Amino acid sequence: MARTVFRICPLCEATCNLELRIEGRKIELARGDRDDVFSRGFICPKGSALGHLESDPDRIVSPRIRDRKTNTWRDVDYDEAFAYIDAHLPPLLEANGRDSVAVYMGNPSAHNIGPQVYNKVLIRAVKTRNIFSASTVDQMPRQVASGYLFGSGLSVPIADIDHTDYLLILGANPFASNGSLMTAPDFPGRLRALRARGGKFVVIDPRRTKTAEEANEWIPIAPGTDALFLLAIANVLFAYGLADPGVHVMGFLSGLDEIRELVAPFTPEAVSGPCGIEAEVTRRIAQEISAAPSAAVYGRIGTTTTEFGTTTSWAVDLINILTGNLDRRGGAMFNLPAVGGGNSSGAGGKGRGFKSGRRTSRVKGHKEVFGEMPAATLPDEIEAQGEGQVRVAITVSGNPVVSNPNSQRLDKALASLDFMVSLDIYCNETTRHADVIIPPESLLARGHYDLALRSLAIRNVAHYSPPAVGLEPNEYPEWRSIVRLAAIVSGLGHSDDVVDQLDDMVLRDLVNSAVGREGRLAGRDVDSVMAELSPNGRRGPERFIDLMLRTGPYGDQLTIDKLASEPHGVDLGPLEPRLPGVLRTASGTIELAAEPIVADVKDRLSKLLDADASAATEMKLIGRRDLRSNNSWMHNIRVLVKGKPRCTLQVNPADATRLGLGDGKIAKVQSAAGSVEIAVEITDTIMSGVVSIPHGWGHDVEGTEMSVARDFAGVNSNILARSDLLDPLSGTSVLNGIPVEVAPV
Ligand SMILES: Nc1nc2c(c(=O)[nH]1)N[C@H]1C(S)=C(S)[C@@H](COP(=O)(O)OP(=O)(O)OC[C@H]3O[C@@H](n4cnc5c(=O)[nH]c(N)nc54)[C@H](O)[C@@H]3O)O[C@H]1N2
Ligand SMILES: Nc1nc2c(c(=O)[nH]1)N[C@H]1C(S)=C(S)[C@@H](COP(=O)(O)OP(=O)(O)OC[C@H]3O[C@@H](n4cnc5c(=O)[nH]c(N)nc54)[C@H](O)[C@@H]3O)O[C@H]1N2
Ligand code: SF4
Ligand SMILES: [Mo]
Repeated sequence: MARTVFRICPLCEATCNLELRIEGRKIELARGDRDDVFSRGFICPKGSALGHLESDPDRIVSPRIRDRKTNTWRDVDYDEAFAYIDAHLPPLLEANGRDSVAVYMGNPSAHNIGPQVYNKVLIRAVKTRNIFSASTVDQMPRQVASGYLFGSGLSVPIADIDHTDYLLILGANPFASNGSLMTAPDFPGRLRALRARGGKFVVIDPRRTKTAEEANEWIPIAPGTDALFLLAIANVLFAYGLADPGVHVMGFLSGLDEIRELVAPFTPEAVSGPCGIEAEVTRRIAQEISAAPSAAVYGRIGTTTTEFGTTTSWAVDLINILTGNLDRRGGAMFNLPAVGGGNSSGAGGKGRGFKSGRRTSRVKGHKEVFGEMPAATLPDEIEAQGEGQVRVAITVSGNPVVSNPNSQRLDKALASLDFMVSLDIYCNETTRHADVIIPPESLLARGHYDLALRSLAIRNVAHYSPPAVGLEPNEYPEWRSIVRLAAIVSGLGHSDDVVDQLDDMVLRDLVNSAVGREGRLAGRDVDSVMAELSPNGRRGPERFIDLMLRTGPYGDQLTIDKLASEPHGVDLGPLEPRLPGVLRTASGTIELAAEPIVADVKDRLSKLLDADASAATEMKLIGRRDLRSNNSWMHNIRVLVKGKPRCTLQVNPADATRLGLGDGKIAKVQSAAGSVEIAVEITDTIMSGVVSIPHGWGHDVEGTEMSVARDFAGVNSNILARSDLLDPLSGTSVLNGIPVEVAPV
């Protein structure tokens, strides 16, 4: 019998609630839940295609082991898969040491409940310094900037889009991406509502995107120069006496005078050449932000994955602060998530602050940030021989061969490993190198809670979707697989029973510390709290989330059971001012002039001032996203990939003429890392001097099992990205603004 169930879409950061019509395990229909407190019925084509993803015949549903001699796979059950891992992995660990194992966690790790809760457990168990994730090809700069400014990596000021009068968007295209580091279901509708109420939004982007077309104004910018533009705005604010953080911030701000001096050379005239933006335009934008009753600046992937990712993210907040818009309605505000977090626990107002580099990478000496090494240096660690050389990889929902820079090199490096385990749903460009692939349970059979994304949302909302169906016989929850791997690398063996023991142990540790500190569980008996968290033998991620909710800022009334009975979510209200309690810096202030940032501006950024974008001879390569695609892994769904080719090289008409490129004809794009051949799309939506290829494609390699994706292969843009070009403060790869040469084939 068909039933209706509601669940949060796990595909992107918008967290839309879906109304699914299911017959057994088949999703017959997916539409937006009109009663959802947050997404109010919004859905995009990917959410609608969730049923196709679930029923994709290429999707892996059974664990499989690869015979290295014949390079063939055989399906096994979970017990055999873990026994195989236990037979091979611990001896290698024993022989080569803990650092010989690399763990790479991909983007869906942030969307699925198992990895969200248990990746930490795995990392702690492996005890390797070689921890990598998609964060260093994505948002790490934003977290590092928040670390320096506010003392915590998840203290990201969120543009209060529903109340603001003015939004300046840099390097984001929410009409395609539906937003990131800013959870806002129906971002497009919210932008339209902003204009409808008389507000204004302006887009800074080398491309005239759909978002730019809907904006009041589009300002093209040379890739990688946003920090200059923002510092010029700061310069104008100081010069015109408009810099006024407001009394609500001034008491908790340090470094303002230093910044005034720091930005002095960055006049609108000085940045005009490198940014390609007229000085009057910069001046006018500075005045507009300053004059708006409320305003917010928002920067995303086009600002973070550049040479100055961290400094640009910092400069975004600098403008929010200087215009008095930090921590006030309609400005840039801090979320207060129901599950609590680093900036809502303890006394508040002060903390240990942020430091990077407790460890450095073996080969290149890169500093660790938030416990991670730059993803770009993984090939170095695999290739370079010596003590600590990586010989084993564990990937959890990641496809670094497509998503990380210098793909071809990483591809070869992974092929050279002694052993590899991948938790994934496809045999793709990365996982084909694995010895064992472990698939998760069906989406319908797992619970869903967005731990990270809720703390980046434009409203405080709590939302839990319970599993809609039970487990089938050869189906195994992803969280158990992660804990089972943790048990194996800890030398505890591979039996399924150990999972329960380890799970209890980790939870008990947390309960122990919760009863021992101030808060709702203070002084409680550990066993009785454990019992409360485990009704009817409950275990797994839900217990942890329950504990976090109970100890979180909204009190005891929010439990996992309570949320399970609210299929449309619980609205906890708009963002409210959180200063100074949100701060965790050592000084108890917003540290505007953190030394590494100041040094970056002086030593590196200032060198750009002499550049002239219009004089550059080489082209700059940037990426882009398409509404119907999702990073590297939704291209096996025919309803999404059919239609006009999406993986093209966008070129401005003037450049096409100059370079002799024809629309639809093949061009060769060459960078210092490699070259690709790709069909040209001539379009005036991209500024001259810049070309764009979307990432996530290139599905025609040997050994994958994605039949539809193979037919719509496209090219892998990360063949062109260099693994030695990083934002040094965050270890994040430069994926936008890559120098390339383009020629007809
Ligand atoms: N050039 C360029 N490169 C980029 C970017 C760019 O803008 N330009 N963007 C970067 C960004 S922002 C990101 S986040 C990264 C993404 O980088 P990755 O996270 O490395 O890559 P994804 O393509 O998201 O791959 C997700 C993997 O998870 C698997 N998967 C999906 N669902 C599940 C599940 O439920 N369980 C398990 N175990 N596996 C699952 C998929 O099959 C796929 O293999 O790419 C980055 N790379
Ligand atoms: N449909 C779809 N949605 C997605 C994803 C997807 O792959 N497909 N991926 C998800 C993920 S993992 C993430 S992180 C988010 C990303 O979310 P967004 O950041 O909104 O992603 P994009 O659409 O790539 O927008 C980045 C924009 O930056 C511009 N840009 C490039 N270089 C520069 C520059 O130097 N300066 C400026 N100012 N702009 C520049 C590009 O032209 C592009 O329009 O999207 C998420 N949502
Ligand atoms: S916008 Fe994102 S969360 Fe919403 S339906 Fe589409 S993919 Fe899912
Ligand atoms: Mo991302």
